[in-house]
Amino acid sequence: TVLVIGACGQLGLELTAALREKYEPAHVIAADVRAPKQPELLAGGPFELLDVLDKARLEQLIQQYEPKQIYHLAALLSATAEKDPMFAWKLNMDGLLNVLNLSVQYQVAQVYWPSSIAVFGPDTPRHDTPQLCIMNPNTVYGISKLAGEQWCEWYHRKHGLDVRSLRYPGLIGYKSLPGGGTTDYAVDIYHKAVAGENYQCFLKEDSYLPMMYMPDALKATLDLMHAPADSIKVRTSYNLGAMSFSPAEITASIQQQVPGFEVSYAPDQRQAIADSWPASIDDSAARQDWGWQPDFDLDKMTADMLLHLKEMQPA
Ligand code: VAH
Repeated sequence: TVLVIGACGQLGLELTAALREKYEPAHVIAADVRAPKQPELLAGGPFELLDVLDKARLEQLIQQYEPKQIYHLAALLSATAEKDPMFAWKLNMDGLLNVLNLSVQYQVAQVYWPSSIAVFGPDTPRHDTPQLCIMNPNTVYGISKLAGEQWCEWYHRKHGLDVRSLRYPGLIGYKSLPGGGTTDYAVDIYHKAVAGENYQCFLKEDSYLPMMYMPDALKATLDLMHAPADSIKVRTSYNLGAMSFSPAEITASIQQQVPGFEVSYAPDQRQAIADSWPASIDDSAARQDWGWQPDFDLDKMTADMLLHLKEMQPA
């Protein structure tokens, strides 16, 4: 079986669906701290309530389901974490350590844990950010992700745990509403365009950030987890890239299909977070080690997002 912790989140919803397509749905256990609003998560296979800070409850689920893989996705994202730093650190760090310790204790074959471009900071080279470079993250979320990466490497080196990780760029998908991410303007903007409304963007129009369409993120995650262990040379977390764009560029891409769609700009506290992150990522290590190759560019993503969001529009 496969256990997905944080299954109701932006990535968790989509990864649970992808895993249930790949494996027997009954073998993919979705777990989250609160019951899902999405019926398909309940209908598609087993759902369990789990607060990943409750180690005894996590242990009980591991004993009950004996998962071969655990995908641990539960965390507070960048903007939300800045508002509640001590809880963000606790959830992001103690949650990960509970998963790593129990995975060693119960010999879970593989663990997946997402990192982020948020591990980079203002001192990091901004263009084609290398796999190995100055990090100095200045957000709580980034600090917790950088520390988490070092813990993953330590558990691999000290206990032989096959834990793998990807530094996701901003992820954009149509199945889940945006969470507390700084890149989530790029999800919101499509919803507004399909609803026939204009959009007020909380970043400046030239805020150029690394981004990825959800199908590419799912492909990368499953490809990484199915690659032979000896091909995984990076045990902190792999840089992963697909495209980079600014609010102005995604607006232009949408306007080609939604003429008259207008965007205004009102940068808020998330601008400082975006300014501390890279503009583009060098993901050559992922391409060399396990054959990473993205499928979606901006216009292809826009076409697919608008198509699916229009289908989901209330009749
Ligand atoms: C966030 N979407 O904005 C997440 C991600 C790189 C951005 O980590 O916090």
